[in-house]
Amino acid sequence: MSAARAITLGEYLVENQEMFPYAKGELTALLSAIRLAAKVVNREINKAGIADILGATDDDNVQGERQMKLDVYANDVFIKALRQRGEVAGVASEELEDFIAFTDPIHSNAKYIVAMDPLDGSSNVDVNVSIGTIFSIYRRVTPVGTPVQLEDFLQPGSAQVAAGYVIYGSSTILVYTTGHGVHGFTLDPSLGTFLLSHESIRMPERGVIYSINEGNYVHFPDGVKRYIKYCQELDPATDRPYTSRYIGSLVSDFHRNMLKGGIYIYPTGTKSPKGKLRLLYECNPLAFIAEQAGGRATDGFQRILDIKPEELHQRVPYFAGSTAMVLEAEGFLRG
Ligand code: AHM
Ligand code: MG
Repeated sequence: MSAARAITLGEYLVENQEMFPYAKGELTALLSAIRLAAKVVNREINKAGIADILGATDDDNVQGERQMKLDVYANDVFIKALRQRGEVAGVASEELEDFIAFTDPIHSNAKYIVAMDPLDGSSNVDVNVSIGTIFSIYRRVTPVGTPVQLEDFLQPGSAQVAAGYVIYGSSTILVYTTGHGVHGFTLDPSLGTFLLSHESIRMPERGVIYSINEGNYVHFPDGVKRYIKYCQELDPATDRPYTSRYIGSLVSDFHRNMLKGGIYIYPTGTKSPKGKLRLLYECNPLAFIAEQAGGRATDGFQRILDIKPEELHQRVPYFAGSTAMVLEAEGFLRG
């Protein structure tokens, strides 16, 4: 952060409106909704240890995984905040089987849709480990003034106009891109304000961290197994063995690797044959951010942002992080 001047997220957005490719003010309004919802969710997460909000609900979410109460809460908070904005025509969420179309009169001119994971890694809440919100913003492709359709959400990641995440960690940080670099804002809890703390983040070309759930080793494709062995080999010339770091909370693992240099991998071959992570609201937004920070994100063979989604909750294998390391891993996959 500039020692001379504390800049709030709101000020930064207004000062940098030209970073948004479309009408001035729209991005500000959209990100304002996300910023507000993030503060509300942050407040509840901070109270999670003392409030009677822990534990699983009776429902399973659409992926058949146990849904924690805070997932439901965060989903409600973000959807309400976005619904209140005239810019948003519809939302898709990890927590909802289908997308929601906003059709109140204030949405009659809405041009944007949001795909989001309101609370990722939520199984970490009850052990006080960082969790996050991930979001992705697109221009709708169907006519303004009509209810949004599935095709509005099934756009390739390269069509994103903005994307970002919030980490509820040792501090709370909101990171976003509009295609003009990656910027991070840390919440000052005493002021309730996000202040610019990380301007124009650049991911190191290479680092020494690899992040993968090695407990699934036996299920991994041979190329991934070979890459893991490569990471563990002794070679001082390339700083190996690398360091293994895996929180099991995607945004936190991604954020650390973006700042320090590293690779995050969630491959095929686990219990989920296509990998675990979802293209629309986990992989695409982080891929946009990775590329904007100078990094790389692929499914091992293809650029994530070029994949044309076929369904809302599609899963893809994920290799993201420092460019040289992702290229290295891809080399092992190709054999
Ligand atoms: P979730 O969307 O159900 O929270 O699952 C996504 C999370 C990611 O945050 C994390 O990277 C991954 O699942 C960890 O999975 P695993 O426990 O299989 O390693
Ligand atoms: Mg998730």
